[in-house]
Formats: sequence, C-alpha cells, structure tokens
Amino acid sequence: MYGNDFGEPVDDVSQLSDAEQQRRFDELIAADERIEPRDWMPAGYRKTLIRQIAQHAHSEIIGMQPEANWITRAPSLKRKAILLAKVQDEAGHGLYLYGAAETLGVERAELMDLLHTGRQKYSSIFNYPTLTWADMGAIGWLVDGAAIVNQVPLCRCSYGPYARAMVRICKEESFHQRQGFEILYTLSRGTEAQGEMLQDAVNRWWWPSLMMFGPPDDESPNSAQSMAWGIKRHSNDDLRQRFVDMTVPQAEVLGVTLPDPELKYDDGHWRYGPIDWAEFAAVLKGRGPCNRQRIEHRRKAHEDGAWVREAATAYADKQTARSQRGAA
Ligand code: FAQ
Repeated sequence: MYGNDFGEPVDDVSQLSDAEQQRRFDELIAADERIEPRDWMPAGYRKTLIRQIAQHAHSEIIGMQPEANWITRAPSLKRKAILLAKVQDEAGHGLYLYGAAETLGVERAELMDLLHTGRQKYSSIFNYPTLTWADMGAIGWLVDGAAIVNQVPLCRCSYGPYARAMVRICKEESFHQRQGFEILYTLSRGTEAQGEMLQDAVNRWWWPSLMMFGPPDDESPNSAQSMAWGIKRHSNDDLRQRFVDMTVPQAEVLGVTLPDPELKYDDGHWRYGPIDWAEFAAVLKGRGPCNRQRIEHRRKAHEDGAWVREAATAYADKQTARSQRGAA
C-alpha cells in the first residue's frame, strides 16, 4: 500500500500525485522490478520504449527480406525448409514486438506508417545485399550472433512486456545463429570455391555486424538515460566487445580470416581496429546499398496485404455482431 503526500494510505495508486507516482516508479526501477502497462511511467520512458521496440520490430520484418531472397535458391530441400522456418520466425518476432509496443498506447498501423515514411529507423544491417549462399551462413553466424549478444540483456529490461517477448525471441535467435554457423562450417570443409565464397561473405558482413551495436558510447545520445531506466543493461561498446571476444575463436574453427588487420589479443580481449562510422551514418540517412529497395518492397507487401487486413476486420465485425445478437 502507498501513502499520499499527507502520509495517508492509498489503495488505488491512480489517486497519487505525479510526484508520488514518480517516486513509486523510481523505487520499482531501483529494486529491479518490472514496470507493467498499467503502471504510471514518465513520458520520456514511454517514448524511449516505443522508439526502441518499434525500431526493433521494424528490423525483424525488414530483416526477412535479405534472407527471403535465397529461399528459392537454397541448395537442398532441407536447407530450404530451414531457411523458410527462420524467415517465418523473424515475422513472429516482429509480431511479438509490435504487440509489446501496443501495450504502450500506440497503434500498429501508426508504427507501420512511421516505418514506410522513413520517420522510424530499422537496423542498419539489413541495408546490405545478400549476394551468395554463403551470405545465409554469415547472416546467421554474425548478424544473429550480434543480435543475441545485444538482446539477451533485454530479457531483463525494466518494461515487462518487452522483457517477456525477448525470452522467446532469444531462444529462436540462438537456433538461427547455430544454423548459420553450420552452413559456414559445411562450406569450410567443401571445395576451394566454397571456401572463397565463405571468406568473401565474412569480409562483407563483419564490419556491418559490429555497427549493429550502435554508435560508440561517447556518441550515443540515448544510452545513459536508457541504462538509468533499466531499458538497456550494457553500453553499445561493451556489447560490441563481448561479441568480438565471442566470435574470434569461432572464426578460427571455420578457418576464416576476419577482415581487420589490427585485430589482436590484449589483456583478455580481442581489440579491433577503427569502425567506419561515416558508412554507418550514410546507411542511417538512407544511403546504404539497399535502403530504397527494402522500403519499396515493404510498402508494396503492405499494399498487397490490404485485402487480408480488410477480410480479417470484416470477419471480426461479423463475429461481434453475431455475439451481440446472441446476447440480445
Ligand atoms: N541501425 O543512442 P543510440 C535482428 C540509432 S534485430 C539503425 O545508441 P539506442 C534480428 C538509434 O535508434 C536487430 N539505427 O540508440 C534478425 C538512435 O536513433 P534516434 C535490431 C541505429 O537505442 C537477425 C541513434 O541511432 N535489434 O537482428 C543503430 O540507445 C537476422 C543513436 O543511437 C534491436 O533493435 C543501428 N544499428 O541504442 C532479423 C535491438 N544503432 O535516437 C533477421 C534493440 C543505433 O535517432 C535476420 N535495440 N541506431 O531515433 C537496441 O538495443 C538499441 O536500440 C540499439 C541502439 C543498441 C540498437
């Protein structure tokens, strides 16, 4: 039970003043408890979560495109079935995340509109092309690998619906990472041409994967506040370093060279060379190799799917009318 400003007990927290609600929110964050949709929350906390969860959801569904590009060309029926399942998983992740964002009071249609009009971002990584089959392995190994390192801490995010959605997403991403590694491991034991294809894919995906973690800490405007609110648990650079430390020994198993001449082991960590932040900034501004193609494809899929949304709405209306008639 909570007390108001006069020390009187209050059962219904909605009767508390803003200062008391803020105090209660701060206590929950300090105690590492979860904030739930009906709890009071500062406007900035809500706004930050909507931005991050929406960007995350958009990334999942835009992220379906580079891999879907290879479903018809997968080298065997088994590979096709696995890739199809993985791409469907990404659609599911998008749905959980849009659902989590909706608990904060935004409409999914509004978020779609923000994506389609370029007013909300999605991950920079999905603006690069998938040129060969080895890219399916590299995406699983590096992109899903980076996603796991970034997202496992989000299972402890202070906002309950986001944290709970992340638990299942991370389990599935872990399967995705292994299937990518397995594709590359198979190629690593194949012909010379397959080995070259593997090395070429790793050369192209390594640096964009490091950029997925976001700008360096001293240029990350949102990190400090997001960490104070328990939305983010680690800084961008800490997670990036964790990913590099995890991935270098795996590259040795695959027998590939990571495209960084400055990579060296020092004081318990693999230190990496400078990241091309100008390239990252250009991709965020819409000037990556595939930005335009990704958004055009997404808009078209949305328009082509209008009849499905209309049919679902008409069916729901019919069901409601039927149950109302039944009640009368
Ligand atoms: N790309 O101040 P910070 C996946 C933006 S899902 C584009 O550091 P923050 C699954 C940032 O939004 C991959 N934009 O921001 C999969 C902010 O924008 P603002 C997606 C980026 O939020 C695998 C500005 O820059 N994962 O891969 C990027 O504190 C395979 C300043 O940055 C998530 O979304 C970027 N890489 O930290 C699917 C995870 N980095 O303020 C298919 C959840 C930063 O102008 C196939 N998100 N920006 O609106 C997060 O953990 C955080 O939002 C960060 C950024 C770490 C991404």
